[in-house]
Amino acid sequence: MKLHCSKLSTTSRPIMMFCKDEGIGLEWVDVDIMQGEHHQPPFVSLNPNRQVPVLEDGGFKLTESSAILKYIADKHNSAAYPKELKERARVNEMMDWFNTGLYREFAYHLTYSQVFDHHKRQPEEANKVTAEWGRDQSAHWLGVLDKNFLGGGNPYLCGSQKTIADYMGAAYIAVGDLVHNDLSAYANIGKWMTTMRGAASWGEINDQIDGFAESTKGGSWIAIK
Ligand SMILES: N[C@@H](CCC(=O)N[C@@H](CS)C(=O)NCC(=O)O)C(=O)O
Repeated sequence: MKLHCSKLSTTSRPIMMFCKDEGIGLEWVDVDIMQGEHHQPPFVSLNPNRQVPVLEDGGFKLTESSAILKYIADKHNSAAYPKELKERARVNEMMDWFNTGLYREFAYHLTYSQVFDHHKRQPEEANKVTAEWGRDQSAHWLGVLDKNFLGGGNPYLCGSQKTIADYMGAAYIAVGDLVHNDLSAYANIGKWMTTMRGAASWGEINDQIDGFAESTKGGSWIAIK
């Protein structure tokens, strides 16, 4: 299997980490999203959405990080995507929640609008309002994550076992480091992130994003305080 991806991509890293941790063979094909390679041929014919990641498994192509994680987990019979109906439904629920709720506000509105030039709205005031909107909406989603999903004393989102939802969710939270949010009010998220950051694959796969976060230190970011 081949993954067209970028270590700078929040939706690529969960797949890269999951495969690494589970010993699943996955060839990475780097797409330089900072140079706009995803807007050029041949990538655009692979994914007309102009986004990473894209999985290729023989002649089978698959976009959408959530679908890719589920496909790989099923293909390799991974316990990180439980088979039992209700357990699986819970993992699906979490992944949809992250993908459609927190990701939009926390990554796209709050973070990407400030750190990626091609996501910046014009005029500058519009971008400021976008980031502030993302910050304020994120506070709501983070509260739900902290109290409702992680507040029951379980180490992981769906119970005592790490699932593919944890890989997805942790990458989404970590991208907020680019604007240096202070998440100390969310103790359960902090505990869970410490566990997730301790995964064998974390350092290797997050090296570029961590380097990027180093470079944005000291900036005057709109962020959660
Ligand atoms: N719903 C898609 C979203 C993918 C996505 O947001 N990809 C970002 C990187 S994290 C991207 O390719 N962005 C291109 C850009 O910013 O121009 C998925 O989950 O795979």
